[in-house]
Amino acid sequence: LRYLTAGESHGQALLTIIEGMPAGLWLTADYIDRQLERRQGGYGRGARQRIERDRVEILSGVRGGFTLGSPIALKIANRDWENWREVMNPGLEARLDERVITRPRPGHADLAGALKYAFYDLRNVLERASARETVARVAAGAVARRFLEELGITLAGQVVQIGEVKATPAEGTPEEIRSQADASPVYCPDPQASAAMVEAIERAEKAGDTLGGIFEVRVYGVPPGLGSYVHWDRRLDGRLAQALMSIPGIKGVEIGLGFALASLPGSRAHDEIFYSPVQGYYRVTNRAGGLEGGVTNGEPIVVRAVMKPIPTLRKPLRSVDMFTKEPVAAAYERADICAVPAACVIGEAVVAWEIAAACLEKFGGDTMAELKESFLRYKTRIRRG
Ligand code: EPS
Repeated sequence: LRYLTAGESHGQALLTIIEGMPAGLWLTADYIDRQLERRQGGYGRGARQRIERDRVEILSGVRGGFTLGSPIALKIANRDWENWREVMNPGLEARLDERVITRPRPGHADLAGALKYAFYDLRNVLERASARETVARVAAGAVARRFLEELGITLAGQVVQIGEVKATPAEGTPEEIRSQADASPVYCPDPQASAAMVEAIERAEKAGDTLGGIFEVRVYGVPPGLGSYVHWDRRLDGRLAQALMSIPGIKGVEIGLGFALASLPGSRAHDEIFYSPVQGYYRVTNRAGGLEGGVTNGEPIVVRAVMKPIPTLRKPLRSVDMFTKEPVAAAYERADICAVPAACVIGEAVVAWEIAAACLEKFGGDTMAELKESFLRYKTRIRRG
């Protein structure tokens, strides 16, 4: 299972091509749109989200609501393209002398990207480095999520920190966590923390500043045995970390107790093993976050990621003009104040993708029916021990 994305932030559209999805998966544009809508939400977003209304167009790979096994091509148009046609035009008529940016923002890809690709206009970097690209990833993740639902595997994401406001993570079923998170303007199920997060974002906005935070994604119903310890690049924890780390702005990832494990003795850091004929093997704690040796152990997967504050600041940091080499204030264009809620939705998407890919590796099949059969056979064997 693999996917590619293409598209610039103010270009015509974002594109996703998915290859390797079995035939016979029920998939509609509405289902993908629901995730695209969630990604656009969250208190603290900027004016761009008032322009866009992300909707997917399924161009190929699906017929009459079912996947065909052929590559699935998805397109999400940028409404803002209307305002950027002349500047972003792929043809010779592009107005390359307009909206040129030469003052790199500290923390953005601007400077490193311009040096790497020998660009004098930072727009050439930021158009692709922009988190707008995550629209295409959320679309891919929605397909993976639909696939996982067929196996009874569900996801729930929640924001657990924005700035200095920390929430108590919600426990309970994935449906409960999801509905509580979706009821909060910052996707945080803890009502007090949610209100304090909104206030913190308002304060940051007034101060011309931005805020980062932490989100958590849990995956329920995962069978033991996804991923493998036999080779470094088959370890599922490593793949999840790569997927999460590749979301723009993410600076740290942890699994289970993560960094807190540094201060715990071994006697309180692991999950003791029990067995019952009904449940099979089980644990009463989940400090490992569902992964041991790079392999799922049957407990829910729990991952967290930290997002740095948005680097585009109304009160800009010091920088250097790449044309004059003079000290200047970094460039400012409209931007988000806080995108942690959106990042949470993107986190769910990339985690769903990795779990779906691991399921396909283990259970295979050209059709959903084949895959489910092999999945159920495996689950029966696992239960017997
Ligand atoms: C982004 C800058 C802003 C954000 C954008 C990410 O875009 P614009 O410059 O058009 O206002 O809104 O995120 C999105 C467009 C999105 O849909 O998430 C950046 O520089 O990364």
